[in-house]
Amino acid sequence: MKKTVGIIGINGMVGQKMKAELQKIKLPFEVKTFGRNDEVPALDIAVLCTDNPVSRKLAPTLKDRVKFVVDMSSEFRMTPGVPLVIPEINAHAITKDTPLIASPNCTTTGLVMSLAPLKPFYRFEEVFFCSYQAISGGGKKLLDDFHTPGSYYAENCVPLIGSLLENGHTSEELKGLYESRKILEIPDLKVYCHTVRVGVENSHSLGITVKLDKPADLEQIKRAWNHFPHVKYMPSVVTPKEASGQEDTFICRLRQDVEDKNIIHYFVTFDNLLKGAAMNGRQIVQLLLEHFV
Ligand code: 2RA
Repeated sequence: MKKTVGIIGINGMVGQKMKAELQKIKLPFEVKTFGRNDEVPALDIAVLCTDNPVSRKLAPTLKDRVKFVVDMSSEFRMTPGVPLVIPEINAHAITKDTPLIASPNCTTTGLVMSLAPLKPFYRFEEVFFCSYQAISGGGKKLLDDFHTPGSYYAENCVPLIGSLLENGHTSEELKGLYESRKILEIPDLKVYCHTVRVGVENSHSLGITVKLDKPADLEQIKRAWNHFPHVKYMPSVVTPKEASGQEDTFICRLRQDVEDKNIIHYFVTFDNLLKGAAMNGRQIVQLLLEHFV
């Protein structure tokens, strides 16, 4: 019998992108699509392209008739026992006993795609980043607002993404900290950040500073990035314009700190709707189809 993959939440931006992404998988399986309120039949894999409240309600109800649920929301990312997966980094976290798998936050994805290739060579003492996050990350409503003349977001930077918490951080900033620790399997990783929405339609960027445990070897770092799947070090400047529609996480402007040889600075840009969302989901589905269903 043909394997079945269902997309739940087909009407949202991630649902639509997911449909296009799943068509890239060259394996025999059938894609079925559902609105967020539709009855879901038995499936091999369900991909929840839904917001947190819908994922929270839906995921437990699918247990009896769906072998694996891939959740694109942030609802289960920090739940113990639920792997938070970027296949290039921690595919090993998926087993036959992990029926629920979470796909990470887009900004976190850009950060850890740049850190993971360096992990075999260095210990990270401290990581600082400032994000320049595209409008498309805020969903269709924000994108429509952005396209309306006089939008607050046009030619602007808004240092508030997600919800503002009592401690003064935003939910987006804490995702950068806690999700990075889980994906990289470094429970005490120190990540300090600001997350900022900028008037750019698509592709998130990050300015990153990392303090390593020893002097940086810039050539070794560039080689490590270029050997890692879907990471590319660019000798010239690369911007969100060039990253849009691409699968790679692009890195440029690597340099050593002028005073501390253990510190590096660099810039990252990547398509937040692809590697930051639908492409990562598609890679998880492909892994499940190849090895587990
Ligand atoms: C944003 N990281 O860019 C979020 C998307 N979920 O708003």
